[in-house]
Amino acid sequence: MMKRLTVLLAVLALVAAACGGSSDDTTSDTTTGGTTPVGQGGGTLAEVIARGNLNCGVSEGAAGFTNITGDEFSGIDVDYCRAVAAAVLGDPNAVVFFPVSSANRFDQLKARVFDVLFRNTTWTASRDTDVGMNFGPTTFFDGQGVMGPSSKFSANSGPADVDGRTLCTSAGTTSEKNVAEWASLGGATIILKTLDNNAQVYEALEAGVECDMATTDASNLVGERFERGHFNAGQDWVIFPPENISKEPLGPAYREGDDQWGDIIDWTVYVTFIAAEKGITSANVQAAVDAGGDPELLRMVGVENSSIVADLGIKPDGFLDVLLQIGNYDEIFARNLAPLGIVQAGSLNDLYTRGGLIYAPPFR
Ligand SMILES: N[C@@H](CCC(=O)N[C@@H](CS)C(=O)NCC(=O)O)C(=O)O
Repeated sequence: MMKRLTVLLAVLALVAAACGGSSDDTTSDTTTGGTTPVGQGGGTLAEVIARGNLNCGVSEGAAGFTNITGDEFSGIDVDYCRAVAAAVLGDPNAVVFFPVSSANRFDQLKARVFDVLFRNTTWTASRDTDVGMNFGPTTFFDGQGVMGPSSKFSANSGPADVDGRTLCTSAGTTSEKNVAEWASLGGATIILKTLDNNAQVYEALEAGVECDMATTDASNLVGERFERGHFNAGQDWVIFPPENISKEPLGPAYREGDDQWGDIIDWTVYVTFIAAEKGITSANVQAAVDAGGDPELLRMVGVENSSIVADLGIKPDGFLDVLLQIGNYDEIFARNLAPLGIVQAGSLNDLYTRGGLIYAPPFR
């Protein structure tokens, strides 16, 4: 007979104190001490232009998405922050990054601490509704995985092998919420421990005392396993099959009630997809524009039907700056994710023209 599922919550008191709660679907506006301005959204473009820089919410550290070394930021999420700054201000460096925890990200966005959130954030129904976010195009189709050391698990481990084990993840994530459904498949009793951030989770997994396993977006498991040397170093961390136990479409979130700003975020992302479809890169875009052959490219860079770009409210050549300075989706993927062993070809993150899900509406 199936054993009844028990998931024990061992949420550290410290986490609750530091994060103001561990739920990702809180509707509270007061975590950061302020209240949400009336109407929430509205006027973000004008604020960014007047300020002269974009304030962008990012992770406190997620391999390949937000890497932070001293004052240097890189990663796919960081590149998309820079792309928005290039589109609006013509300068990909006109960004102030705001690293934010999983638990605080939506409250801080609503409190206008930053203008947009690019933080390995999953688009879900409750975040779209009660939490008051709007979501832009998915920039990485992910799924949740579970990983543990090969000293305790095998590459075939699954829910049936985790009885009595401690599983760690970050507070305020979809990862935390999906776990119970996964464990129930094997009727296992697991102890779920939520920590403040990624670094704490993986350090605890390395120490092997507090955490037997870690769970979160598979891209993060793969990236951190690579960066921490647990892949090729003979002390492997294994990701259990099936590698994806949930759908985690990751992309930008922005405040409800500011359609103009939402359009700018969406079309900045789409322009990087369309350029990839056309093989237009940072290296060849200027020549392609000068050659004048591709009408859709000429519309994107404001040379033809310039009212489209003007109606968005960005600089006429804003998207040319995006492509010159940041590049297309394939370039962004190759720069940030491929070095960690995250494969684009044949995955959901390939262009639709190559069998994946990366697809943009036409620019006309
Ligand atoms: N995509 C999931 C998970 C996002 C998430 O916050 N993941 C953790 C990994 S355990 C993370 O990136 N933490 C980064 C940090 O510590 O700043 C969500 O939106 O809830």
